Amino acid sequence: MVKNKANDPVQYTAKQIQVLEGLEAARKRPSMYIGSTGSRGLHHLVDEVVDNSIDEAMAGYCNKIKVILHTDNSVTVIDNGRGIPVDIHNITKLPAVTTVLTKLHAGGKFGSGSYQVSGGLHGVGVSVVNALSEWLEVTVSRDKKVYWQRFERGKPVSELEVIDKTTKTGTQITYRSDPEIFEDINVNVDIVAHRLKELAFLNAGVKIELIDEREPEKNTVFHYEGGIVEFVKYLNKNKDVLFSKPFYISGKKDDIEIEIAIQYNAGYLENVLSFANNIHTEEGGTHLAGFKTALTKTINDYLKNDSIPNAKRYSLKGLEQGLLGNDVREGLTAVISVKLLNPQFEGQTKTKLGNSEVRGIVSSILNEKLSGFFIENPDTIQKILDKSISALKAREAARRARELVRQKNGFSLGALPGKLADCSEKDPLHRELFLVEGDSAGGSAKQGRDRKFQAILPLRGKILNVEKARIHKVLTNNEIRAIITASGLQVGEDDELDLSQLRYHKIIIMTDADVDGEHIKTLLLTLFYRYMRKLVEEGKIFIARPPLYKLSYNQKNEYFYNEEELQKKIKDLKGNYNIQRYKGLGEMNPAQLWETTMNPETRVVKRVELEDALEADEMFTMLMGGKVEPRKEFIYQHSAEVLELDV
Ligand code: 0RA
Repeated sequence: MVKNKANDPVQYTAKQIQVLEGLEAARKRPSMYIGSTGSRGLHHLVDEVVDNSIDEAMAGYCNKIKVILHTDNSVTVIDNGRGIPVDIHNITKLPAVTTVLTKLHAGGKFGSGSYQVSGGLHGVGVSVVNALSEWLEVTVSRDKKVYWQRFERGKPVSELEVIDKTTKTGTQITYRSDPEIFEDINVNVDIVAHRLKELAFLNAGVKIELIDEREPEKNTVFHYEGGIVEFVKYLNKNKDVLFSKPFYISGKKDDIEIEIAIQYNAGYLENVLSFANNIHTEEGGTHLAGFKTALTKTINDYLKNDSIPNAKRYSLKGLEQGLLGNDVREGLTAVISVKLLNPQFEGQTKTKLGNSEVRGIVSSILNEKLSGFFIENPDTIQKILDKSISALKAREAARRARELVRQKNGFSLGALPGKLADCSEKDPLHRELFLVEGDSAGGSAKQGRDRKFQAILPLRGKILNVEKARIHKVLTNNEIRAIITASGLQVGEDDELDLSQLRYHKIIIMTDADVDGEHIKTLLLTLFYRYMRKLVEEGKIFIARPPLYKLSYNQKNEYFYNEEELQKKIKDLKGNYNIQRYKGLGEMNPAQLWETTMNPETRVVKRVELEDALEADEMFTMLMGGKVEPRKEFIYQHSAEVLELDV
C-alpha cells in the first residue's frame, strides 16, 4: 500500500483504480502494445522514451538529450525540455506526470490537444514502458523544483515528491525492463546508436549523447546542424558524388512540414529513405510517391524545354516516352522527411504513410523548387541528365541481355546449372545449398554431404564484383547465373523477389579460411545484399565455419576453430599430440569435411544478419566500390588481422 507523507494510506478513487488496471492489460498482453517480447520489443521501450523527448525537441523546447545504458541494463533518458507537467489532472486527480506514466495512451496528447506530432509506430505512450518495467523512476525539473516518483511494474510505490530546488527544466526517466516480461533485457548499444543517429539527422541541431556504462568506448555524441543534408552526405560518404553540395529544400503547407535532401553518386543504385514524424517509412507511402512523381516530371520537363539556351540535346531511340522513374533514380541518394499532425500508418508493418493530402504537397513544393534549382545550376542538371540517359541505354541493353539469356538457357525454371549436385529432399524448407569455393573442395563436399538434403554448387574462382557492374553484366555472368538459377529465384530489375520459388531455405557459403576465402565471401554477400536482399532479410543466408586446426591425441581427433581455444587445450595436454593446420577446405577429406563443417549435428554455421542495412551498405561500398582511399584506410587499420586483402 502506498503511503503519503503523513503515512496514511493513499486513497485511490474509482477512476485511479481503473487507470492502474489499464496497465495490467499491457502486462498481460505485451505484444499487443510493443509487437514482441524479444529484442524488437525491448528496444521499442528505449525508442518510446526517447521519442517523447524528441517530441519536446520538435515542439522547439529541447535541444539536448542524453541516453545512458547502465550496467544492470537499466536505461536513463534525460532531456532539457519543459519537464512533464506536475499539476493535478482534473479527471484522474493525480499529478499530470503520474497520469502520463500510468494511463494507457495518455502520452503527450493529454492537456493541450495539439501538443505533439508524434504517433504511429511508437507513440504507445510511456505508460507502456512503465507497465513493462521492473521499476521506473521519473525526475522532473520545473517551476524551480525537482520532483521525483518511483514505480514498480507500473504501480506508484511513492508519491510524487519534491526532492530539491533547481533553476533548470527537463525530464529524466530511468527504467529497467522487467525480466518477467522480456526474454532478455540486455540492451544492444548498436541498435540504440543507429536509432539515435537517425533521430539526430532528422532533427537538425538536437544534440543526442549516448553513454554506455558497460562499454564506454561506444560512447558517442550525435549532433548535426545540417540535418538531413548531412544524412545524405553520410549515406554517400564513400561514393563518388556528381555534385558536392546536396540539393535541399524545406517547405510547409497546411500544417505539413516537408524537408528533402538529394545528391547523386556515380553508382547504379537508388537509396531513397523516407520518414514521417521521424519514423522510417520502410514501405514508403504518399510522401515518397509525391517525391518520385515530381522528380521524374521536373527532369523530363527540363529535358523537353526548348527555351533553355545552350542546353545539350539528346536524340536516341526510346527517349520519345521520356525518361522513366528508374532512369532518373539511378545513383540517387535522397532523404525525405515529413512532419504532420495526424499521420496515418498503413501496410503490413505499419510503415507506409497513408495521408493522401501529403502527395500533392510534396510534389508541388519539390517541382517548383527543383525546377528553379535546375535553371540556376545548369551543370548539375546536365550531369543528372547524362546519368539518366545512360541509365536508359543500360535499361535497353539489360532488356536485350535478359531476353538473350532466357532464350539461350539460363533463366527459365527447370534448367539447372550442370555443375549443381542437387539433393533428393522435396520440401524446400529442409533443403540446403552449399556454395563452395573451388572445384576440388566442391568434389569433397559432393562426396561428404548427405545427399538427401544437401546440394552442392562449386564456384570457380572469383565471382563478378556486382557493386561495380550494371545489371545486364551481373545477369549474364556465369557463376552468378548458376547461383540464381540453382536457388530458383527470378532476379531482375523490376521484379520483387518471390521467395515462394526458393529451392533451398538455407544457402550456406563455404569458403577457405584465408584471405581469398574472405574475399569470395564478401563478393557473394554483396551479390545477395544488392540483388537478393530479401534472402538476407529473411535469414536464408549462412556462413559455414571450417576448422582451422586438427589436434590428434590419445587416438582422438579434435577440431579447433580458433587459435586461442587450441592453445588452451594444448596447455592441458602433457603427453603426445599432433597439430594439423588446415589452409583450405581441400585439405580435408570428404569424411572430415562432413564431420567438421557440414553435419548439422556438429558443424558451426553463422546466420548472416541484416540488423543494420545502412552499415552493411557502408561496409560493402567501402570494400567493393570505386573509391580507393577509404578502402586503403580500412586495410591499413585492419592490417594486423588481414595481411593482404586484395579487393
Ligand atoms: C505534455 C505537456 C508539456 C510537456 C510534456 C508533455 C513533456 C513530456 C515529456 C516526456 C519526456 N520529456 C518530456 N518533456 C515534456 C508542456 C507543458 C508546459 O506547457 O510546460
